[in-house]
Amino acid sequence: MNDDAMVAAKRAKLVREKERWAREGRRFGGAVPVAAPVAAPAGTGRRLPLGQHEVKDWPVLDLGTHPNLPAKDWTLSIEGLVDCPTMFSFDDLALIPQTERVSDIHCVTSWSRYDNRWRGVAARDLIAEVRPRDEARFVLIKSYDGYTVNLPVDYLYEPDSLLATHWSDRPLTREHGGPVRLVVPALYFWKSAKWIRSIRFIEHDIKGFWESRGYHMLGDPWKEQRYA
Ligand SMILES: Nc1nc2c(c(=O)[nH]1)N[C@H]1C(S)=C(S)[C@@H](COP(=O)(O)O)O[C@H]1N2
Ligand SMILES: [Mo]
Repeated sequence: MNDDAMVAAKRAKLVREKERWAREGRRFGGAVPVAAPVAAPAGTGRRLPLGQHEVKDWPVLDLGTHPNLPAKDWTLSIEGLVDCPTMFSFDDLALIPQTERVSDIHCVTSWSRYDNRWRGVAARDLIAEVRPRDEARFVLIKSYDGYTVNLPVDYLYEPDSLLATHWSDRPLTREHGGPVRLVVPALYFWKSAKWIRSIRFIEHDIKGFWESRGYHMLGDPWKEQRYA
């Protein structure tokens, strides 16, 4: 097998496996059974959402291809229902005020990682530049590895939602989505697109890669919205 075929085979196996989890999750009623109190939203005492366990390392999870994108070759296109569709370069991003936030990661495969220090541009500051129209209620995001993901626009206005260029004061590594990834801590980590390429503002929600394969349209870890 050549490299491309290996990557394709690996991707197919991973996708089959995660589709199977989504099917089984549905059979079990949408949630992994755990004897614990109902999950409380962040800020009301509970830190670990139901069905999660804490890890100290930082796993790499994706479809198996890590695009090689020097910062000078990276662009982000913001399009769809906005007054000013714009193509941002890495240097353009650096001209927008920088934000640093510490947040927890909750991956739907059940690991959580506390206290990740991200730096970059707050998604709401970036959005302010393009002026979304009132009818724009969702976004469909595309990445350089072909990945897609959808979410409501509201989540991009959360103060913790960032287009991150740095993690723990160091440039984001290629395997974790460098030079620029999305971070939306209020949703399961599959919504945080690595190697982000475009954000399209749309009126009606459209399924992304995992949403088309049995995963939840929203993915709120505090409501255990793992599977559709
Ligand atoms: N472009 C892209 N972004 C992606 C993915 C992917 O395959 N491609 N996988 C998602 C999933 S399922 C998870 S859990 C996180 C993993 O991010 P990490 O590798 O930095 O831990 O990235 C998300 N963003
Ligand atoms: Mo994931």
